[in-house]
Amino acid sequence: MIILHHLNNSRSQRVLWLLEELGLDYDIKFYERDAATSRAPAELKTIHPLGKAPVLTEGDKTIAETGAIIEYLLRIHGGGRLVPQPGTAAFDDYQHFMHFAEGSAMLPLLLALYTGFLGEAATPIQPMIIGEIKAIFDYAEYHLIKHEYFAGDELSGADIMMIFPLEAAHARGRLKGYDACQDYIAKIHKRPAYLRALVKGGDYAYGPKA
Ligand SMILES: N[C@@H](CCC(=O)N[C@@H](CS)C(=O)NCC(=O)O)C(=O)O
Repeated sequence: MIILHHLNNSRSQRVLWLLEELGLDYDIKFYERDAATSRAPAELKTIHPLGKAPVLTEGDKTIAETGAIIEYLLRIHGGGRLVPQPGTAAFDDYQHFMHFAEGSAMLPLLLALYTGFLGEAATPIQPMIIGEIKAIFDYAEYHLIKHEYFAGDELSGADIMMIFPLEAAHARGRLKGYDACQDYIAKIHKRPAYLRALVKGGDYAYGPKA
């Protein structure tokens, strides 16, 4: 049985979305962030030493890192769905955005979050972080003006990865003026599988507002 170890308001929401897109059977084990620190409970470290979400278990396999989980689910259970044909431009974009989401897009957002705890001490580094955030979403906007999805004209695993940095930026008001990014988020938020995942996962601060 597939078990998703799911932390509220976290990247594991996008794995739930994928599980729903694929129509797989799965269980959810819920974990709650600490109300004061927002950190995951220590219990998650008993599932995987990093103690982060998402983690997916199936039989004797334990997989951490969203990208690895998504690639695992598509490879083992996808039956060719949500992966463009290798050798196409869409496949190159698929691999690019699959890695870009965590490897590039999340970094300046996390820097903004962490340096936010420093107050004025962070002032000298803020312009650089803001510039990096702008570069990331200028790039996403440029892509989405020309393409329906991140890997060609159909939904793929790359979209499952990219929705989280977009949602996180949007929730903090960082997508003002990025119309293609906002339209893309609104389009994803209407997908039946996305909405089913929201019901399964419980409160999600970055989801569609009622
Ligand atoms: N690159 C990892 C990041 C995992 C990660 O940082 N998860 C966050 C939730 S969005 C987490 O578990 N935070 C709680 C904590 O670090 O205590 C992935 O994509 O899975």
